[in-house]
Amino acid sequence: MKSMEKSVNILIEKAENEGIELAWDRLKKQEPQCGFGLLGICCRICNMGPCRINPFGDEPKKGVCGATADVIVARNLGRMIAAGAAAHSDHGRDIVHTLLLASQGKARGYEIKDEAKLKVIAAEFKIDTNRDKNDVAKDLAKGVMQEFGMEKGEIQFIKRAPAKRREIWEKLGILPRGIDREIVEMMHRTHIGVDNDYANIILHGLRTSLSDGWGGSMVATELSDILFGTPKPVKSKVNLGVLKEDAVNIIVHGHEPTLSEMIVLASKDPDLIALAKKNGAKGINLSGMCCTGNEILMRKGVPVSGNFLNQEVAIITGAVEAIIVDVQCIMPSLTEIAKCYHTDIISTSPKAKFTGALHMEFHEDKGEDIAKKIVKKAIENFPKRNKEKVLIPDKPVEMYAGFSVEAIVEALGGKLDPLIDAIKAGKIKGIAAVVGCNNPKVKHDQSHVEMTKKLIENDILVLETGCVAIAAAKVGLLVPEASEKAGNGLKSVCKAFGIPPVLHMGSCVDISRILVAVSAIANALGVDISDLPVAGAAPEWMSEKAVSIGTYVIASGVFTVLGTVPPVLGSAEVVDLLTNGAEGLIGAKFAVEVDPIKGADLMIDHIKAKRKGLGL
Ligand code: BF8
Repeated sequence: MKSMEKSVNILIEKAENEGIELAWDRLKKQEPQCGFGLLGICCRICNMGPCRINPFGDEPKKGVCGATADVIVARNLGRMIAAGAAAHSDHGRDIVHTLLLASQGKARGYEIKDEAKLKVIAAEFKIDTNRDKNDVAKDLAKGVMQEFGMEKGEIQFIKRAPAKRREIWEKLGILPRGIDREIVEMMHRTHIGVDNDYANIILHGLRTSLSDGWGGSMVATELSDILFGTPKPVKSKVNLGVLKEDAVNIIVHGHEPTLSEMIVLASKDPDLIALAKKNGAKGINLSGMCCTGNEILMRKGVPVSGNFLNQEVAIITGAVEAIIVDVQCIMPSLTEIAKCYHTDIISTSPKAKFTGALHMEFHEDKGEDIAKKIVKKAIENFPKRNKEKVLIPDKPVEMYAGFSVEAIVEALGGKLDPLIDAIKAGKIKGIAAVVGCNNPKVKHDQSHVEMTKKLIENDILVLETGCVAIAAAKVGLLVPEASEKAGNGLKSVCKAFGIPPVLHMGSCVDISRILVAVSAIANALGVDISDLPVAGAAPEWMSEKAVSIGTYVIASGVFTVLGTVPPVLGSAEVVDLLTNGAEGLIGAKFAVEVDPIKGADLMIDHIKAKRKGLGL
């Protein structure tokens, strides 16, 4: 079985019968995958190459320029971090741009939904908040925009980290100066003949990733909350069973809430609902996929049809009129698969076009109108659906999401103290942040689910984002009743506050919420983040964004387990630095463990050791 989800396996079989190729088939065709690539020792950085290093110690031991395996591995990793940080941060930039347009009245449909949060963030930026909210928002947007190209000083949100953490960063010279600056500098350093010291490249990798976690991602989260509202606990449904046989099924897939929020509005438009009925459907049924799905789930309770490996099989249901996409994690294969059905793949971003897709470009200044046109297009597709090809082999599962830091504090009665007290008393042994993607190298969702279950059984509160949170939701772990599966201590806390043992904190940029939460706990205890009984994991990661995330999580002092092997094994030095030496530098390190139960054990042992360190 390729997936933990029964319906996915059924749809994989349907695809096979229809001669449609999916990610699992393409992975098979790639096998055996390139050994040099897997080890990170092929270099395509200049045209003297491509070069590769013999991993067995024989010749060639160096690239044409003289780069060793250490330099090549570090450069490749550095570029992965830069690409991941760029993706998150460019998403953040788009949100800032939308906030600016909204504050100027140039983006109909968008408005400031959380004025209280606007004031809190504006005050951090030393902006006078005793003014009209749009004036405050305008100054905030302009101030935050400067963070991207800033050349001097340090990014604003980094000041939220505990003092001890900032001292470490300062001592190592890795305080991020500007969001774009660190990314550009990484591209410069990894050009042929610039930074030729593997450790120096990795150090800048830490800095680049920090400009993502405490910069671009945090900007995306905080400003999205201002624009669209700070999430509160919300009930919803998940899995491909959220698709309806008798409705126009529209899936929004990608990452940015700017588009998906407008599609949510358009899907509720009475004229469009009437049009759907005129076309023979009972209504419009919107669901989300991947992180844009998480964005509208968190704030609007829109059902989630799936995570990364659900995207292709969603088309195989034959019941999807349109998949509307913006940026990131959208497989280029979708347009090819869609040809076998009536499904339209509608691309919307000038940054992300797909051969074979229908391109309906989205611009915030006309967001509402464009969203309506897109939804109308999907509706007009409904009569083309071939009912004989429809198969929705599942019933949706109930879930709760919406656990922003603010919502967690509220659920705990207005302060973090009950959580801290529960940790001190040992009812909750610690906190685990389990995040990241799907990867067809791993049985779909299995590592996420097994690791999460093992952690909660051991009284560890699990915070999740991205595709992991969707995986946990599908097996019913995101409801308060799931506390029955937790250890007695965690169960008692969940019952007292009516929360699930696994909290959905949002999309991948919302891992910044986890940084805020652990900083608040560290500050309350007067310690560094690295002193806390906290661990991270990315059990099925695959994207460059995940590489940036893992790096800023360890740079922030959190031990992190990777469940798929990063392409670094070609350099013993780099491996040693990441899995050993980093501890002495930043108080945290990576571990690689493909078995999710053993990975959870590593996290549990780490949490126990940290509790001991705190005298708990
Ligand atoms: O940003 S977890 S597969 S959807 S990269 Fe992509 Fe990975 Fe999913 Fe969201 Ni994150």
